[in-house]
Amino acid sequence: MPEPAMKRYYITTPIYYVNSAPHIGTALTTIVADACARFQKRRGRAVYFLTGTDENAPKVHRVAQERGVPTQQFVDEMAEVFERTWRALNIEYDVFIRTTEERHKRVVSEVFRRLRAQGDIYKGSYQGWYCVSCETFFASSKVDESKTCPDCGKPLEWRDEPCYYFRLSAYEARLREHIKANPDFILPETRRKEALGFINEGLQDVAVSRTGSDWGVPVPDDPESGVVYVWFDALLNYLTATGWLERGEAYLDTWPPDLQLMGKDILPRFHATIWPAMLMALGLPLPERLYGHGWWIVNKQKMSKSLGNVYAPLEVAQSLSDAAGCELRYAVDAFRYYQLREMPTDADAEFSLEGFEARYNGDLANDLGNLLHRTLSMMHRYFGGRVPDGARLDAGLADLFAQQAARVTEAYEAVDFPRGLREAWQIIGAVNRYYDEQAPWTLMKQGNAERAGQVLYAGLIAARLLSALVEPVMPQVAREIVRQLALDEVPTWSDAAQMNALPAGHILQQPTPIFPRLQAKQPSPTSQAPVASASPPTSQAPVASASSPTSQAQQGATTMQNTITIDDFKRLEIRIATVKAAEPVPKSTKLLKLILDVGGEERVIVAGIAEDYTPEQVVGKQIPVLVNLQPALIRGIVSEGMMLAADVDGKAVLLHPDREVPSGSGVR
Ligand code: ME8
Repeated sequence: MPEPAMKRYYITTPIYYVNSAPHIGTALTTIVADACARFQKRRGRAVYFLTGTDENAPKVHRVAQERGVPTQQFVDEMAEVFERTWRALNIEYDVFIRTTEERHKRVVSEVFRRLRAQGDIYKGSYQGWYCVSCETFFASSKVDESKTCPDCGKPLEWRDEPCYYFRLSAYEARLREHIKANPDFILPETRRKEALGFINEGLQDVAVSRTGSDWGVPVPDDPESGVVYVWFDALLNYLTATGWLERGEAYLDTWPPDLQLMGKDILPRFHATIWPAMLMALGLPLPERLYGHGWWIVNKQKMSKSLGNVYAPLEVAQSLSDAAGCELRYAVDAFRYYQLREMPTDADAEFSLEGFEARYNGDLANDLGNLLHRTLSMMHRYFGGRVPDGARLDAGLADLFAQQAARVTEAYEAVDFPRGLREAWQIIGAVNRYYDEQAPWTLMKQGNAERAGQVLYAGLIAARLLSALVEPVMPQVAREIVRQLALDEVPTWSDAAQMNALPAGHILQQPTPIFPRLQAKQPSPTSQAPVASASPPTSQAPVASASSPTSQAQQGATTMQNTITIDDFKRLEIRIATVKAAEPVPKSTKLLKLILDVGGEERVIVAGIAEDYTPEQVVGKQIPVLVNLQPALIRGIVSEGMMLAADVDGKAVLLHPDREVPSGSGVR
């Protein structure tokens, strides 16, 4: 007997209408699916991840006609736009299905025939209201005076035509029972209640053929009746992609879906009712779980072209990359992070560039990026970048890391990425607190290198563990973390929990900032505060904030006077740094490269003081430094801040505290 094939973890997104390009809403479903797929892969499961395009819809045909393009050509071009977008967002799908493919049309025809033969599809006639945008008929009882769609508000059309019906009403009781008996069938709980509420209103048979246009799958053996209703057609994509009809019993290596993801709008009416009822009629097992997320809204409103508040995912990522000077692949990951960290679950959530920027600066630059950077910097400074002998993780931290990893696992499994990421970030908080308490920089000064190495080892292990925990969300960043840790690959889920994985003698790479800090929006030139005099000659380019939707103008604070508010000032993070080393920048007469201690964190800055000071004159000095300035590349050196000095007739004069203060002390 041949061994039964291993069941693949089958995960799907909806297939997207191709009448418009992807936006942050369609990207949300796809990114959530990708993160779930990557998470299952990391855990060692064989995954089959399906996405694709819904091309047979009358509204798709209509847009092609409006543009004067043959519909097949239009859908070919749009499918390409979707595939390109998903690839650029690092979506690692296994199959991209298109409903215009012949194999899919065969499945639709076959299912229609079978259900008609067994009486689950019957011929009748339809009189009622139809929404072309939602591709849905509405009973007169659901339509008010305005004759607009109860779902999307667009005008309805009156239809009076013969048509085929799917006997949905016959499955009402079984559907209700299934949902009640399987609490995980519909998630989250809000959606389960919505679905039950929808079913309890009573399910009516659904019209599954349409006349009026010949774009779509013709009703089999009765072309006079038009084409198959696009939802009946589209839902079957999930079955087509497994090879049902083509692969005999082998399609069961994939079927049924383990997780089907979608937005809340298409859950109760379609995925929680018509879809499982079609499968019951076919005698096929139902999906294990359906997950319906909430919606992104923008300025408290639904996104719409007419409001000009539709964000394109790649433009959002590109504008962050431009504004922060962050590599595009990491900006894409930052976008994925924001989508998942703020993901609307039960309720809708506001998508905003400010929110995105805040998460970027806070969670990514200040927390994750800084943990890696400061840990590696200190490892290089104190131990030549080599893991010292005998370094082991403290037992308390090992327990905490393991506990947090388990919590992340549980949350990701439940498709609760906001919670999963919060739990992962607890690890960063714990290491930062540990550094503050143990102060490895002080331990070094006291000559206790052994203990300092032990403390910093926690940061290395945390970074390694985090590379695995963030990989489903930020795959490129995960790879960069392990590159800097000089490891071959991101550890698997189970291996990541190994707490003493970096052996003594392991040589680490030099740190490189992954997420340069994004500056707050720049005021207009007239209102810029004169902040410092000793800025390097290659002054930093003005920093734009990530751009608004294409149709909206940039907003910038504009005041007429050369004054700033106390809040403006508070955005400047000025600290006292101790100069640890200094050297001239090659081929420059004006620049010195300074290596600073900013409270346990090593920073490199380039300062335009070489004509006024020699390196020897500045080493050991304490100076104020603006530390939250966007890093800039100056003569091939990443300068991460700017020293402040007095400007006397164009010459820099260093400023010092009145007495020695701890490195990193704030300036107010
Ligand atoms: O519904 N926020 O396709 P679609 C979050 N072809 N999610 C959003 C959103 C927003 N603002 N706007 C849309 C279809 N979505 C059908 C599916 S499946 C057999 C057929 C989500 O292109 C929406 O909830 O209109 C849905 O999950 C997905 O984008 C596809 O929308």
